[in-house]
Order: sequence, then structure tokens, then C-alpha cells
Amino acid sequence: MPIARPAAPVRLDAVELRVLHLPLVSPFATSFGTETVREVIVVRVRTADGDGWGEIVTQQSPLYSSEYTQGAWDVAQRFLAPALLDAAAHALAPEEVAGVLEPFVGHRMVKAGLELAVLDAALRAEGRALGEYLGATVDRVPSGVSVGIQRDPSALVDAVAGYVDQGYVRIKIKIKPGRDVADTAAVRDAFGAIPLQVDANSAYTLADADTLAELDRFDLLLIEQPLQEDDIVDHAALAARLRTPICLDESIVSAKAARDALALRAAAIINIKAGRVGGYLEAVRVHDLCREAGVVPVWCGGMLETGIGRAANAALAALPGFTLPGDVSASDRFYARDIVREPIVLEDGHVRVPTAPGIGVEIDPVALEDATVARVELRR
Ligand code: OSB
Ligand code: MG
Repeated sequence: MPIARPAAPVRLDAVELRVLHLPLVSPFATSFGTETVREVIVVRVRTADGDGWGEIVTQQSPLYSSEYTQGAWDVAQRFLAPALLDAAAHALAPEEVAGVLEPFVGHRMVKAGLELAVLDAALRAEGRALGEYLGATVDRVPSGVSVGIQRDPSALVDAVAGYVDQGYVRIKIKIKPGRDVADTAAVRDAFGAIPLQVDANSAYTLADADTLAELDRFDLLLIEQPLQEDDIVDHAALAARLRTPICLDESIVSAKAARDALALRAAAIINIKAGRVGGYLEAVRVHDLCREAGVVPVWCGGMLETGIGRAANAALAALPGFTLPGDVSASDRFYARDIVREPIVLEDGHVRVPTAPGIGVEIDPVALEDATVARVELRR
């Protein structure tokens, strides 16, 4: 459902941006590369009524998407934050942020981080929680975990065992050519009928359809983004050859892209990431259209968020169309020390939807300062 009750406008006095370096508890390997330190941008907007926090989920290199942190850092300071400060000279409602930033093409993760900070400030000022504002219908969400490519299938089984023991209710493993059928078989054999899915991060082409069809025998919930971001027609051709449902991630950059992919039968399931689609409000629109389009299942993806983004993701994942467990794992899945005072924790395989105002978590100023490698403040 569309946002039931818009938030009151806020006047922005300043936008603070920080680049953080957060060491990962273990390397995270995908078909596109291996990360050992999460480089991410945290946004703070300053208003007369208090601060608001957001997170720009770009990664260090443009491997998952064309966005990357230093590019985000530049475009935010040069164009997007100044436009926002100009527009908010009097007052700006969170629902107006996307329109103000719309003339600038792309850079959706940056737009999403700025919009989240404005939303957080506005909702904190009103004492309303993000979940309630977005339309959450549950107070906790089932938690899945995304497991990177390991040294070999037996190391993968060991890694997955740790997460299964912690109670994660769904396992996603990363695959790439040469590390697909055997890895999936090892996990299926070791853990029986657990909810299991795979994510290729665009590593295949339609010529690999026979290999991908071998995955059909593992009863996967879905295969995520086997082909390139713009391979919509090829995804439709592949879908016609597989029994496993295709879920799109990288390709779904907006509600319009979601509508097109569904119309072309390129996807049967959609991974919703607020950063990738330009904000939590656009994410709700993707959710809404999937419900209207004959109840297409959706789930909440992740971008190795800090507590800021993880709290907001939990709120989003609490909407009624999120019928599959998301990559909404606990803070300690990636970080020894989160930058929020209330790290996200796993309770009985679930993560709680914050109920405190705004994103519902407080920043740990010492942890934030320790992780900061660059800081800038833009004023009106
Ligand atoms: O494809 O879903 C992905 C992380 C970074 C970039 C892309 C992806 C991922 C993940 C991790 O799979 C999800 C998480 O944050 O738990
Ligand atoms: Mg993915």
C-alpha cells in the first residue's frame, strides 16, 4: 500500500558525509570479487529538530553495479547534497527528496542514502518508527544469510553449518562458473531440506543454460541474477528452460524495471534493495506492484549494511508482500563491532523490527569515529 501518512517537512541545515572502513569478520567472496573491509558512506542530516542518519551502500569498486564509493562521494558533494540543501531552505518532506534529485541520472544508492537520512530526521521529530511509516505488519522478520564462495565445497559446508547452528532460517550461497553444481550439491547433501537458494551475481550467459539447468535437481527456492543486469530478454529465455524460479537483483533498478521484467517473464521473484532502486519509498513501490501483479514473491536483499541500513531493511522486510526470508542477518554476520548502540541480533531465526522513532537505532559515536576515514560537512 502507498505510504498511509506522509511525514512532516524538515528544514535541513547541513549534510555530513563520512567514508567508513569496517573490517569484515571474514572475507566475503562473490563471482565479482572478494571484500575484506567494507567501505561505505554514512550520511547525517542536521535539522532544527535533530539529526537523521542514512547509509549509501556503494562498494569500493564498481563490480556489483556501476556505482562505487569514491564516485558516490563525489556526486553527493558536487550535485546531490547541494540540491537537497537548496530545496530544503524552507522545508522539505521526505516524500519530496526523490523528486528533487530526479534530474540527476542514476546514482540511486546515493539518492537512497540521502533520502533515508531525511526520512530518519523527519520521523524522529514526529516520534514515529520507520516500520510503521512504511506499512510494516509484523514485529520481527525471518532472517536469511548470504554465504560467500569458500575455498572448496567442504569449507562451504563448514561455513553454512555455523549459520544453521545460529538459527538462520534460509541459506543463500554465492556461485560462479566452476563453483556451482558441486557447491550446491555439497550443501544440499549436508543439510537436507533446508530452505536454500543461490546467487550468481551476473556471472553467466545464456550459453550456460545447460549447467544452470543442472541446479534444478536441488529444489532451490530460486536462482538469483544468473545473467547480466541488462539481459532481460535472455533472463526470460533462461526462465523458460529452468524449473528453478529466477529472481532478479541487479536488473531491478526501479519500480518500472520491476514491472517490465515481470511483464516479460524474466523474473518470477524479486529481490528488493532500497539502495539499488533509489530509496525506501521506491522500494515500497516495487513491493506494491509485485503484490498487485498476482502476488509475485519479494524478499529484502542486503548490501553488507551497518546497523543503520540493517535496521531500515528490517522495517522494509516487515511489509506484507515480503513472503520469503531476506538477507537481513545480524550485525555479527559481517562486523565484530557495529556503529550502532543496539546491534541487530538473531532471536530464534528472526530479527526484530525496531520500534523506536526513525530507523530506531542510536549511533555509537566512538565506533563511528573509529571507523571514519574521511568526513565532510556541507552547509546551506
Ligand atoms: O548480490 O545480494 C547480492 C552483498 C553485496 C553486493 C551484492 C550482494 C550482496 C549479498 C550480501 O549477497 C547480502 C547481505 O547484506 O547479507
Ligand atoms: Mg544478489
